[in-house]
Amino acid sequence: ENTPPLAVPEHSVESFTRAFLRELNYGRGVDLDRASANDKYYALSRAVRHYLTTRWLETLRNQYRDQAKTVAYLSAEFLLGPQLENALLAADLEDIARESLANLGLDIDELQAVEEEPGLGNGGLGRLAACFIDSLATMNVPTVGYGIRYEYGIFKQTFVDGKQVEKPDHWLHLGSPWELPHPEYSVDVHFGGHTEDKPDGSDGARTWIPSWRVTAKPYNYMVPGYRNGRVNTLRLWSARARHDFDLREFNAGEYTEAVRARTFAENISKVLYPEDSTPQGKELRLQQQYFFVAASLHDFIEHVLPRDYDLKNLPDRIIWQLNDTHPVIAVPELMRILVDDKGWDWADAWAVTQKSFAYTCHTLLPEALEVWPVDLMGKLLPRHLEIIYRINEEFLEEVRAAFPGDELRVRRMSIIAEQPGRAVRMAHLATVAGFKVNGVAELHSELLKDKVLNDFAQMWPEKFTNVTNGVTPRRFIRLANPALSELITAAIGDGWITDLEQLRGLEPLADDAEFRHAFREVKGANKRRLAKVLMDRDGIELAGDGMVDAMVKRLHEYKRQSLKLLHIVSLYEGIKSGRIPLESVTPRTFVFGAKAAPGYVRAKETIELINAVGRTINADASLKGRLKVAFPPNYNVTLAEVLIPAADLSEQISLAGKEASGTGNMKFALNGALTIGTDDGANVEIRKLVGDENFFLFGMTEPEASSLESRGYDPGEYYESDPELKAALNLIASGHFTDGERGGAVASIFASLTERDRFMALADFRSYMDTQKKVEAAYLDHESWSRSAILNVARSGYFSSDRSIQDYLDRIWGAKPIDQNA
Ligand code: 26Q
Repeated sequence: ENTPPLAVPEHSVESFTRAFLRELNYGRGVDLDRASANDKYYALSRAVRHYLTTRWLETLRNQYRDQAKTVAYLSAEFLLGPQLENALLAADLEDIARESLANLGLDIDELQAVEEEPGLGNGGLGRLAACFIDSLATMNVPTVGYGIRYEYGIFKQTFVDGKQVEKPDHWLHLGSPWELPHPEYSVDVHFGGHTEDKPDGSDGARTWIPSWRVTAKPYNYMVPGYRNGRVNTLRLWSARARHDFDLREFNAGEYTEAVRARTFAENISKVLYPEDSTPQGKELRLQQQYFFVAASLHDFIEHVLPRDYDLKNLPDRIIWQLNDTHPVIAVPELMRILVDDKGWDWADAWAVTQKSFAYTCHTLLPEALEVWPVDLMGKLLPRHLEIIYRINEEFLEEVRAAFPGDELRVRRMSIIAEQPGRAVRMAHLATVAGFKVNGVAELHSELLKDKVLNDFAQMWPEKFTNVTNGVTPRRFIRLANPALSELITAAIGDGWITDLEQLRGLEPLADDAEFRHAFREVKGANKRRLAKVLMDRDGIELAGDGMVDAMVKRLHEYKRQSLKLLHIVSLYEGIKSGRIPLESVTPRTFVFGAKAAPGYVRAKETIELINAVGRTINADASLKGRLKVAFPPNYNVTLAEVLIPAADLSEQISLAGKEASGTGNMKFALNGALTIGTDDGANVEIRKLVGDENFFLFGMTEPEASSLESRGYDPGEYYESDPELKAALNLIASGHFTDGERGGAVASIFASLTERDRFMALADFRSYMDTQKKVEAAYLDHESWSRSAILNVARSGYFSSDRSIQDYLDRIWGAKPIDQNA
């Protein structure tokens, strides 16, 4: 309370240089002359951090003083992306740092390139969490993000003979200047063992006698708001063996065995699971989930709340937002704390628990819904399994009361699945316990109510709501696209950075020839920047200054990279067979970015085929300057920031009803790419906002796709009746792209498309091809294309994650932004 606030260092080149050199000399113990690139990157980051630290301490002090309602965002993934650029931006130090380093003969861009981005997520869900904590800080909402400090993030993708080969991502190998360990706030997390009666306990109470434990050690990361003086905290947990692990448990001769046992505990936060759609029920994954959730609940209750806090008021003080079902084991954990540890009656504990959690669902695919075998959960978390059973019993009584005699419904809704084996359905647990359940785009939220969670929506219609995803304009416009940012700011001022609806002010400029010209210059410069990065990084060449057509997202059948491939092969086949005159083909580079889960065979085969087709096309001298396929390996946040601003066309071609939202689609539109897309996820809302004439819609609608599915879909009919489709597929099957090889990936993908085609790529092929023709024609008219592109930017302000967060505040959290200066 009485500590005088540290002064923020002065915003001047001299001050910054002092901070930098001090960090270099005292923090790294080196002279400028002898400093390595990493030393200099480290010192630079630490110097920037100084400027935010005072604000951070202030934020924490105020948080403790005000005890304001706090959002705790629980997420197994935070796909943060590079930290330095964001900190420089938030602290308003970009120019000062650049000049300061230049005076020392250093290039700030070179130092920034040293940073290894923390890839602590798979894709959309993890990046969404990162955008959300940025918006929460910028909007002055007291927040703490809780997650896992994986030692290895998402694998590094390499290609060997066109095949994906995964390399470990040891992002911490040179240390990270952005984290602060706080071992004194470590928390013990228990596992295994059995439960016993608690004769003198409250209703529902039992005693859990665990058999092993690990220590969760927190690392704090700053989450700076955009120039608003708030710095929130992201707390990531690292697993350690207990420091005093008991050697007496081992015989004297087993000392080395005992030391080795430490690695068992420390495995828990070792590596991020690289699956994002068909999770395997792996024990280590459940350990990870309980590990970070138990540590986080304990941390908040014991370290953040004042000691005498009356937990009856917990729902006024905190909202635990569950980012998908990954953290939902928090529900029985809170029950266990209240009933077993604090001695509450079950009913009182359940009343508080039910007001504390809200659940965001990110999928529609049944195979992506998390389910844990009861045996596994009983072995690892016996007490939690008991608690889940009791929650389920009482819940099913409620169902029976609401729908008497409907035992089929009871079975469908049960938290415990009986088939194929007994298992806990985490989405049901989250829906029963959460006071709100939201989908991530309008269509997705409707389909959740009508399909995936229909029984629950019938029972509790008021629980269900929508919050359409968004992306942070700080990172995905201001940082990723400085040229466009300057153009926008010159036209309408810089208020858009924190109030993205202001982009509307650009609408009239779509009709201004000079502005359109300037806009094209920006796109051109961004393409040259991309061309240079791809050349330096991978030796990849673009098709002159032609159209940049991008499909970047995880590789998954439902996203239909194979449909994109069929388009490319069909164009190529058309040119080679003389059906399509070469001069009529719009020069374009097809850019792919996609990681496949290491165990997802068909996804890996698709990568192999894309690379084979790319190799053939890129080696064909007659196509030079016309068609290129660029598949840079290891698509990540760093690459996205270069690629998205350069794109003309954004491919969002999932089968309608399968992509929950998509967020890449938003980033592209905001950077002035036009979308070719299905009526799926947030595409629906993008099209509504930018206007039909500025969006290339194709394919079946969700009801059409469902109905085709239930009538019985036969891809063979499409194969046989569309000669262009047949020719493209046959060309692939002939081994033309694979040195004559017709087996392996070729046979497998050919068969899967022509025999089953679960996501109906063949059914949408004709419509996709016809729409691509319209794209080509539209692109030839530079002026009207630029007009549409500008309108995409002007009308996409809705897709700011600031707006998403405002919706969460209004519809779910009931927390308020704090006025820091009040
Ligand atoms: C679960 C259990 C075990 C192992 C892994 C997982 C797991 C990990 C990651 C399951 C799913 C994910 C990630 C899902 C994801 O990224 N979903 C995407 O979320 C975006 C943000 O809401 C949406 O825009 C996308 O539509 C959705 O696919």
